Amino acid sequence: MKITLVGAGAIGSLWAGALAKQGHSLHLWRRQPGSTYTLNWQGSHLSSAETFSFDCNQPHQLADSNIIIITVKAFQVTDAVTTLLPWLSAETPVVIMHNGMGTEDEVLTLLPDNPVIYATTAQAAFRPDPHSVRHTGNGPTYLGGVNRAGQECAALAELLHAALPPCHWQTDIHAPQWQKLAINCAVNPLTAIHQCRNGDLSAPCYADELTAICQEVSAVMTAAGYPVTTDALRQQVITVINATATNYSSMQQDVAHQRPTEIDAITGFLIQQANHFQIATPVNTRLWQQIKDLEQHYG
Ligand code: KPL
Repeated sequence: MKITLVGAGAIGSLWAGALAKQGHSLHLWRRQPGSTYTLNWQGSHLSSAETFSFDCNQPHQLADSNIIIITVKAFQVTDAVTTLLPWLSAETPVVIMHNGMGTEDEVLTLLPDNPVIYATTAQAAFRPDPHSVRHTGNGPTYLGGVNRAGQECAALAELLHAALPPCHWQTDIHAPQWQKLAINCAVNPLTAIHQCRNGDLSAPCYADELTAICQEVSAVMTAAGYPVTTDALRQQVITVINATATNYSSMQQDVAHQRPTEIDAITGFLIQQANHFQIATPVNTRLWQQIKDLEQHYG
């Protein structure tokens, strides 16, 4: 398959290398100028280290692609899709994978005819330098169509599964998106504010705050049609904290490097939904404000 990948950050580079290893022809669409990009790709086993050289920013390759995969941050999705429009064929499926929620309506307005598929992944990757990526954690990826044409693209889950298993097709992608958003609401702001690893949140001093976050998230998810108890959410959060104990969250990394965070797509989306359902979320609102304050004081 000819695949264009937009946004070769840690997760994007991980997928680019994994798909190239399957024999697919990868082309990258990057903000940085340049017609090639070299990537040192390190799988989860030492034996799978490889170097790839990808073509970049070639409009005819974009136009020829069988699939577009967009792995930019949530707040970059609209701009990324807009830059593709002059060359994108209306039949090409577009897969959008990011943390958080809330970009769907704008994407569907920009792409009224393309099959649009959203994806959420628990795969973890680390970029020690701008030309290297390491696969640091395995977890499921869920995909599902968000328009009629997208709902007919279940075979994409098999294609991605062959590269980085496991991948599952979902009839309602919002269910796993909410699930991931709940975990991100709990882990990301706290690790970014306290500049700690995910595992540090298992200390007793965070217990009450984690419970309060989960209480608010479970109320909003239930109102939105995805019922879940506070206890079940808390248990899932603890499982992720333990499974990723030595990792730094993406928001911790963003704040550490003074980059814009995905707080608006994560906690911001939760607060927006809470307002819609008239549910109070004081704890999440305070965390949202704390991250906004941190971002405003970047040097
Ligand atoms: O998705 C993550 C992130 O860092 O954004 C978690 C699940 C918290 C793992 O670090």
